[in-house]
Amino acid sequence: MFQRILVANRGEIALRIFRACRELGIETVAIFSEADRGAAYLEMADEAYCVGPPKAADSYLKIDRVISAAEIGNVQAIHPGYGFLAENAHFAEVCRSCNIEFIGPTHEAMALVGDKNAARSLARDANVPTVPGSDGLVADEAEALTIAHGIGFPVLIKAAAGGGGRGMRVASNDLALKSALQQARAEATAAFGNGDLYVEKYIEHPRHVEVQMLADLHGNVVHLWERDCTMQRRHQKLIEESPAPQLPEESRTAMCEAAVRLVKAAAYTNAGTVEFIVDREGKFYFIELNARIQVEHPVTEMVTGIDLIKAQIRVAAGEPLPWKQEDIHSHGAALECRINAEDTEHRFRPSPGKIERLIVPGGLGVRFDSHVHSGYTVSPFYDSMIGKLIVHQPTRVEAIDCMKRALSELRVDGLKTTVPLLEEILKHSAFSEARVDTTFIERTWPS
Ligand code: MV4
Repeated sequence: MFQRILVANRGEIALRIFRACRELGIETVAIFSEADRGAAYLEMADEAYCVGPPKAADSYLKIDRVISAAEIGNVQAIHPGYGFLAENAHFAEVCRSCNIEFIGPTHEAMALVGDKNAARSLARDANVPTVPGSDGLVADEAEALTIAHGIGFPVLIKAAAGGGGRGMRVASNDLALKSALQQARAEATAAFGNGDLYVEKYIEHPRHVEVQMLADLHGNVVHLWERDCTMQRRHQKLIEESPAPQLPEESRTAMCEAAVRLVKAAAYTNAGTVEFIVDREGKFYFIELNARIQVEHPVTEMVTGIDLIKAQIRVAAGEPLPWKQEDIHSHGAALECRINAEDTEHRFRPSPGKIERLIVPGGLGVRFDSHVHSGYTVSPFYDSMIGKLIVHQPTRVEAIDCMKRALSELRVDGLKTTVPLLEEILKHSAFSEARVDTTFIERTWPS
């Protein structure tokens, strides 16, 4: 096992990883930017090094500085958390070449699944349902039109180098397809330096369900059931839950088994998430494989009782997974609400500033994963998430009631947060009845 790990991240996920390491008896090295200097969560690490000025591009994203901190800190491994360098295959490769274990998949597997078109082909070959569409990249307008006429409009043009909703364009007729193709190509080239595109049938009003995976270095792969992340706005998730409500049991088992086939086919290791969209009939289609621990991982931890961060570290150290698939059970219902410092009444504009007073909820089945405290100043330089409120109860109805109670106890004075909107969603009948799709927020609160 590792004696010392560097955490190449900040905020709540850095603290989450320090906590796991402390329990495993592993020392931790933190990195921080000038904006995070002096933050209390850094005291939970054994050592901390400054890696640059506030802008992420000059600090948390600077590979040479992160590696320097790892060398000076004398660590055996780096945990990337989510965001920043977590899905950067080049960074994973640099770690390996410096003899530092990257706590995540190999750089080869990461590059493979980072190519969304390659991942789609892999899924097809592994008999994992994909959305009808192009058989690989589309070369030109003529080919895209032929495919669209075959599958029918509307179609969705996606960038091979995209993901997470970046670089997508819907088209509903021939004329729109032509301009969407040009725009998507230009956008993808500018954003990713790669203009490769593929085409899928546009599935309207989908639900978003993803399967948590763990794979060790000895060929063992397990799933940890699913999370429903349908409650989102512009690809920013607001509430996640497990199990997925309204998902037929046959769909659930078939989806989880398909996810295992895909992870095996990709020779993917460590923690990962297989993302699907689900239509109204419960038919599911593979979308992408996310090569990182995700923000919403606690939902899965609550229902399975498995610490995913500890599992990631143990797998990276070469330990075999201690469970067979039949040992992994889902108990009760878990919900997570993302607490963001945002003004939801003004287009979710970030609301940084000083937290004048923080009161954290508690009680049976209530978990608050956060690095903030009374007197903490939320920086404008990073993501606006300041914490995650997670509840676990025997049933979904009880989980919703518990979350309402916990949110009512939570006080974050001094800045605007997503709490009032979360409370609105929780009391909405469409949410309690699970009659929502990924467009719910924008349809229900258009402003
Ligand atoms: C889709 C889709 C409909 N049809 N693909 C958006 C994020 C990226 N991971 C894939 N996404 C979608 N792909 C087809 N063929 C709708 C979405 C989508 C979505 C997916 C999951 C969660 C939220 C979403 C919000 C808007 C669109």
